[in-house]
Amino acid sequence: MGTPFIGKREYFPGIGRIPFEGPASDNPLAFKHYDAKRKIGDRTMAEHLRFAVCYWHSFGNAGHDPFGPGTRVYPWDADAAPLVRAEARMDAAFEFFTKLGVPYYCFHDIDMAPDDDDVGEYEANLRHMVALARERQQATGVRLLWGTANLFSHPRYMNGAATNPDFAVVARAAVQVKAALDATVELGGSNYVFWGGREGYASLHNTHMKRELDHFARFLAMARDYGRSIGFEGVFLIEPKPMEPMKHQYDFDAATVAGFLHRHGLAQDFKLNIEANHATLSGHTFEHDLQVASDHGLLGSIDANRGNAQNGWDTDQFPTDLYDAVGAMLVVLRQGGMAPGGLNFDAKVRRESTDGEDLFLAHIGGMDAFARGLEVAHALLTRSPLEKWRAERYASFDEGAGRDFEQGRFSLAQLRDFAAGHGEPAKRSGRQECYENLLNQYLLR
Ligand code: XUL
Ligand code: CO
Repeated sequence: MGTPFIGKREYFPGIGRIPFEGPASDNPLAFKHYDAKRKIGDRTMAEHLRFAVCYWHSFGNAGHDPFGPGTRVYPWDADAAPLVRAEARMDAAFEFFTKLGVPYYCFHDIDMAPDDDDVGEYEANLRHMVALARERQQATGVRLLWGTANLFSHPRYMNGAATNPDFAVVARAAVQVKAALDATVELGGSNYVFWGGREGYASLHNTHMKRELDHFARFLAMARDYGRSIGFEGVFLIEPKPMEPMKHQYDFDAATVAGFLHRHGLAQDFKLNIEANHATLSGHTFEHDLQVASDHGLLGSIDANRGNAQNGWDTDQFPTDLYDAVGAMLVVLRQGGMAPGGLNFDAKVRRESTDGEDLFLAHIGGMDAFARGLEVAHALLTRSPLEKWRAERYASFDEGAGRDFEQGRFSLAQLRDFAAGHGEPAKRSGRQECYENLLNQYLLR
């Protein structure tokens, strides 16, 4: 207890700053593994993990689903006036960030400020809330991991935003992206995200896909140029997702977006924000899409959550799966970290979880899972035989003919001659089970 709240009232009474109590603790409101200042290798856990809380699921989503309204009553949503509600929501948000002890947060323009069809009103609302957010950031030390514009909720975007077949809608999307970029720069954001929720199609019969994708690339280049012109030095991030809400979304997965960025000359400024549940929705594992992004030099940031193994939906559950966390942190550590990106909990508590405390418990679980994932991945990479085993598997390319092949000194005919002179290759086991056992061994230590 005893953490001062910075707003007009306290929204999470009875909950103080979440302490680290270690693995032996049974206190639900304490970290068991996340010890922000503890060093893992050359960095602290906080520096490795760069946790962020998302504004939308945590303070906006009251639990509604397609079959019913929200189940939670938020005290910050009580006032009739939208701007007063937005201010109260911001107080609740910064109280939560501070009590949880996360260094970052993320927001969409219209989860922070009231939307308005009138361009001037919309911009004024956002400017008002950004000024308040700036004060709150200064008072608490909490920083902005990324900002973004919601180009998918308003009905005007039903056929897409930057890829809309109507130029008037494409231009209207620019209003929000410009304002959200202004806000991100004003708040010192490290990254700016594009998730193309409606950038896709429902039917190819009425869709000129190539034209829409060319428009998308042009729009992104304009956003990049504007961002750079107002002093944004951070990373632009595209967040892949294959579907939901559209039948088919253009930013399908990491491989698709990497190809798109290279084809349109955007790979210098744009990287990827990989979301676990989006990767599984596209038929991959979380680890797969992280690895693909990383291999392209494009892994910029992570939206941490998890789907549901039975139905495959985008359920946005909090990430508690330790295998996922270890797998993700192996990719992150192997590429030397993800700064200026971070690990944003794009996750929501279940509709049946109706207490303010549930929001803390959910984040504590996610943070502990990734802290443990970090510890185990670091141990696997530095103390276990994992890297040696992997290297040995490819040793035939480290010298002699294999190295010549890698360096491009073989033609196909010469490869044939090599094979003809060396007989049937010996069988070499992939030893998958041995690797799986090693992972469990380190996870249980
Ligand atoms: C939707 C999603 C978004 C983005 C930001 O599935 O993940 O919340 O992270 O627009
Ligand atoms: Co996301």
